[in-house]
Amino acid sequence: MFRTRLALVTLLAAALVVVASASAATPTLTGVDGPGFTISLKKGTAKATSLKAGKYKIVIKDLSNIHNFHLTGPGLNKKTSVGAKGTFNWTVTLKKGTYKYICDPHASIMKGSFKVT
Ligand SMILES: [Cu+2]
Repeated sequence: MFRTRLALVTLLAAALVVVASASAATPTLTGVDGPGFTISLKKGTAKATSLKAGKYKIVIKDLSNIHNFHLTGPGLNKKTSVGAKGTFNWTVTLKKGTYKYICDPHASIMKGSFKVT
Protein backbone atom coordinates (compact mmCIF):
# COMPACT_ATOMS: atom_id res chain seq x y z
CA MET A 1 0.00 0.00 0.00
CA PHE A 2 2.71 2.46 1.03
CA ARG A 3 4.81 1.50 -1.96
CA THR A 4 1.93 2.07 -4.34
CA ARG A 5 1.34 5.50 -2.86
CA LEU A 6 5.03 6.37 -3.08
CA ALA A 7 5.13 5.27 -6.73
CA LEU A 8 2.09 7.44 -7.47
CA VAL A 9 3.65 10.50 -5.79
CA THR A 10 6.88 9.96 -7.74
CA LEU A 11 4.92 9.71 -10.98
CA LEU A 12 3.01 12.92 -10.25
CA ALA A 13 6.23 14.77 -9.39
CA ALA A 14 7.79 13.61 -12.67
CA ALA A 15 4.72 14.79 -14.60
CA LEU A 16 4.95 18.23 -12.96
CA VAL A 17 8.61 18.55 -13.97
CA VAL A 18 7.67 17.79 -17.60
CA VAL A 19 4.92 20.45 -17.59
CA ALA A 20 7.20 23.03 -15.96
CA SER A 21 10.03 22.52 -18.46
CA ALA A 22 7.63 22.69 -21.43
CA SER A 23 6.31 26.10 -20.34
CA ALA A 24 9.88 27.39 -19.96
CA ALA A 25 10.70 26.59 -23.60
CA THR A 26 12.69 29.08 -25.64
CA PRO A 27 10.34 31.73 -27.08
CA THR A 28 10.23 32.02 -30.85
CA LEU A 29 10.32 35.20 -32.94
CA THR A 30 9.70 35.38 -36.67
CA GLY A 31 11.61 37.73 -38.96
CA VAL A 32 10.42 38.25 -42.52
CA ASP A 33 11.92 40.27 -45.35
CA GLY A 34 10.34 40.56 -48.77
CA PRO A 35 8.86 39.67 -51.12
CA GLY A 36 8.06 43.41 -51.40
CA PHE A 37 9.99 46.20 -49.73
CA THR A 38 8.97 45.20 -46.21
CA ILE A 39 10.77 43.80 -43.19
CA SER A 40 9.26 42.72 -39.89
CA LEU A 41 9.99 40.94 -36.65
CA LYS A 42 7.07 39.44 -34.77
CA LYS A 43 6.36 37.54 -31.60
CA GLY A 44 3.27 35.53 -32.46
CA THR A 45 1.15 37.85 -34.61
CA ALA A 46 2.27 41.10 -32.95
CA LYS A 47 5.21 43.23 -33.95
CA ALA A 48 8.05 42.80 -31.47
CA THR A 49 8.55 46.16 -29.75
CA SER A 50 9.67 45.23 -26.25
CA LEU A 51 11.14 41.90 -25.18
CA LYS A 52 12.57 40.46 -22.01
CA ALA A 53 16.28 39.66 -22.05
CA GLY A 54 17.10 36.02 -22.61
CA LYS A 55 17.44 33.27 -25.14
CA TYR A 56 15.24 33.29 -28.24
CA LYS A 57 14.83 31.23 -31.34
CA ILE A 58 14.40 33.46 -34.39
CA VAL A 59 13.00 31.98 -37.57
CA ILE A 60 14.07 34.16 -40.48
CA LYS A 61 12.02 33.95 -43.65
CA ASP A 62 14.06 35.63 -46.35
CA LEU A 63 11.54 35.74 -49.19
CA SER A 64 13.55 37.64 -51.79
CA ASN A 65 16.92 37.46 -53.50
CA ILE A 66 17.21 41.27 -53.52
CA HIS A 67 16.69 41.69 -49.76
CA ASN A 68 18.26 40.37 -46.59
CA PHE A 69 17.60 40.35 -42.85
CA HIS A 70 20.34 41.93 -40.74
CA LEU A 71 19.93 42.09 -36.95
CA THR A 72 22.30 44.06 -34.75
CA GLY A 73 22.35 45.00 -31.08
CA PRO A 74 24.24 44.34 -27.85
CA GLY A 75 26.44 41.29 -28.48
CA LEU A 76 24.74 40.43 -31.76
CA ASN A 77 25.37 40.92 -35.49
CA LYS A 78 23.66 38.32 -37.66
CA LYS A 79 22.45 38.48 -41.24
CA THR A 80 21.25 36.47 -44.17
CA SER A 81 22.87 37.03 -47.53
CA VAL A 82 21.16 39.31 -50.06
CA GLY A 83 21.26 36.80 -52.91
CA ALA A 84 19.86 33.89 -50.95
CA LYS A 85 16.26 33.03 -50.21
CA GLY A 86 15.10 30.58 -47.60
CA THR A 87 14.22 29.91 -44.00
CA PHE A 88 16.97 30.21 -41.41
CA ASN A 89 16.90 29.32 -37.72
CA TRP A 90 18.91 31.45 -35.36
CA THR A 91 19.31 30.92 -31.63
CA VAL A 92 20.29 34.18 -29.97
CA THR A 93 20.67 35.65 -26.51
CA LEU A 94 19.17 39.13 -26.32
CA LYS A 95 20.61 41.52 -23.75
CA LYS A 96 19.28 44.79 -22.39
CA GLY A 97 19.38 47.54 -24.98
CA THR A 98 18.05 48.45 -28.41
CA TYR A 99 18.25 46.08 -31.37
CA LYS A 100 17.83 47.11 -34.99
CA TYR A 101 17.00 45.08 -38.05
CA ILE A 102 17.42 46.24 -41.61
CA CYS A 103 17.69 45.07 -45.17
CA ASP A 104 21.22 46.18 -46.08
CA PRO A 105 20.56 47.34 -49.69
CA HIS A 106 17.41 49.26 -48.65
CA ALA A 107 18.25 50.29 -45.09
CA SER A 108 16.55 53.69 -45.40
CA ILE A 109 13.10 52.19 -45.99
CA MET A 110 13.36 48.59 -44.74
CA LYS A 111 14.09 48.89 -41.05
CA GLY A 112 12.74 48.24 -37.59
CA SER A 113 13.81 48.10 -33.98
CA PHE A 114 12.82 46.77 -30.59
CA LYS A 115 13.88 47.23 -27.00
CA VAL A 116 15.08 44.53 -24.65
CA THR A 117 14.57 45.07 -20.94
CU1 LIG B 1 15.85 45.16 -49.41
